[in-house]
Amino acid sequence: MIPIPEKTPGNTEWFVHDRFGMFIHWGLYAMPARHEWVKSYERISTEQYEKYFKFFNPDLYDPKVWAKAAKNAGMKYFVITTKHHEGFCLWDSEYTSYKATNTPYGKDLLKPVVDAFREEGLKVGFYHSLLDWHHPHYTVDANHPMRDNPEYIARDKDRDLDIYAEYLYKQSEELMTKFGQIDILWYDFSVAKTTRFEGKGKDQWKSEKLIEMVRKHQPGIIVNDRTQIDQDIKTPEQYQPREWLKVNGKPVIWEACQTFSGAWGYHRDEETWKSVDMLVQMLIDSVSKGGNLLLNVGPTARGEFDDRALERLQGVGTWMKRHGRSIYGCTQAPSEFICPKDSRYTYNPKTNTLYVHVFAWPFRHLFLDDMADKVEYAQLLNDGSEIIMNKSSGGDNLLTLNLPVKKPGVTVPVIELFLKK
Ligand code: FHN
Repeated sequence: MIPIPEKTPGNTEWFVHDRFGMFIHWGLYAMPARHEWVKSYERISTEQYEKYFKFFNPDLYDPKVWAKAAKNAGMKYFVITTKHHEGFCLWDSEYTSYKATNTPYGKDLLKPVVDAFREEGLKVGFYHSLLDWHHPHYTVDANHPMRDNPEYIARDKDRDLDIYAEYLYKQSEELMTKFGQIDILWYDFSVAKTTRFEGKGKDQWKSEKLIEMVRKHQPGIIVNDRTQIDQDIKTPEQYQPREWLKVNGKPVIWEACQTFSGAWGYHRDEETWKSVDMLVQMLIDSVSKGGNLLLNVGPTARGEFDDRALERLQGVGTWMKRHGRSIYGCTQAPSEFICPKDSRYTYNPKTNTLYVHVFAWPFRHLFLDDMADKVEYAQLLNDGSEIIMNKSSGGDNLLTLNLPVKKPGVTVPVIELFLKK
């Protein structure tokens, strides 16, 4: 039995088939290059942060290069920050001067990247921050850069959050109407109440009104869960769920979002970069539990994916070139299939094919409990070479796969099992 999430308003069929997307966090924070939250972490005032706006000039920006890197990595959709918490907008918004067209770069950054990724056949997603540490009517909360500044806090009485909510609505409508079909809208995030500050959630964002407008303009769009009104997908972040994600005991469509390193925005000196092995295993792990993986790149202030990111995208892509069949169109295997240890199953219900992803290559044999009567043929996915099977005569339906002693020269070897009809 495979969990079946309830139907949601958006068109999610392509999403649960494609499984693997690129997150892109890009903004002025690429210049300080020490986390996209630098303005908050270092309590930087808008006046002090202005130098990044004044000198922002990503002269090496070529979204066609980005799109090819994503496609070659095996990614089928992308989600880019149109505006992050700093409030800086990548597109030529009618409602603010705090945008790319007013920097030394002088041009819209969003339409070129949408065109480039669409050209490569990837679906288009917009991340849009609900928080805005630049907008004059955005009140202080637990994350705000000025949360320890009594004079700034005192002026909150002159700030009208409804004016900010109207700005949020108008900019959201720009994004839904000026860039063609948008497949995903990734709002981020609702702020918890603390002892010092009020929270910000669906009432402050006017989330129902937002979602109604979004779906009016983009009927099939996938909307995430971070406006405080659950929509199409749940979005576990920076961890791998232990099992298929549930809400109120019911399975839901979910997507884990993960970074290469310890920051979403470009962080020059941060060193906790995950290996290709780990990244491939995270993708497999997500699909083995019926989920997607949205893997993030933080481009530099010159407009490039840095070498560390390119190296990992290429490594994942090399694996995906030969093993995409065990990811695309796959999901969690039927619960009655017992997965061997140090492995993950994925299953394609349409082709009735089971994939064993071997995280730790055993010596000579892999034992599949209660599978002898289910498998017609077995092969290594990377080169299509047969894997000889022995079926137990002891009546316990054990299936033994005879493996080459030497691990195949791929990040994660996969054995493709063609199940009997
Ligand atoms: O604060 C943001 C963070 O910078 C990043 O954008 C992530 C991506 O999911 N979302 C928020 C933290 O949950």
